[in-house]
Amino acid sequence: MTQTHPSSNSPRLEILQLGNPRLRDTARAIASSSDPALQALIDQLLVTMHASNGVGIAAPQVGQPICLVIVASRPNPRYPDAPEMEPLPMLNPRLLSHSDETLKGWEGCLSVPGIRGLVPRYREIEVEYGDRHGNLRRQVFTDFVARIVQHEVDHLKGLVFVDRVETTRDLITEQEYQKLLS
Ligand code: K1U
Ligand code: ZN
Repeated sequence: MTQTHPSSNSPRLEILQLGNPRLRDTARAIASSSDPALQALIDQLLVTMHASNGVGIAAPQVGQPICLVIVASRPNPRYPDAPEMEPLPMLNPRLLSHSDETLKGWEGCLSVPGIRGLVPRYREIEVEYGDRHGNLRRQVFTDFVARIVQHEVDHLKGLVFVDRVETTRDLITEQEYQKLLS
């Protein structure tokens, strides 16, 4: 049978929901990228993110408190100009610098279903991270992709987007969000 993705035999994992105290833990650094368990977890995160229609996911969201995130931008109704990218696993991501400019934009979270929030984020960031093979990379991200990276890195610190809104009036239901798009 033809596989649409190399990881499609991996199981989909349960995503922790807001209120689960494990979502608030600080993640620990990854020591070795060659650990087969780490490679298996990356594949499981890819399957879980795709199955949940996400544009990103962080290991703590599936109860694994390690510094691993995946970023996978694609164009969508709110961000039609967002780039379509191959999912990017990032090990031990570290923010090196950021623009002075921040932008407020709508976010969702797989751990907070049914709620959207207007969140201020840096428009441009430079990040150091390891790729899935452990090669150290430095990369600049802008706009929607920078937003996803910052959202995912927050998960490594036990932070969720609802912690970042300027006022709770910037939190709305999915139903009201859909009205904004039409
Ligand atoms: O970490 C996560 O919970 C994944 C989250 C990432 C994210 C979405 C929007 C802005 C910043 C970060 C999601 O993918 S939630 C799914 C979703 O609501 C969405 C999907 C495509 C475009 C926009 C939102
Ligand atoms: Zn999230």
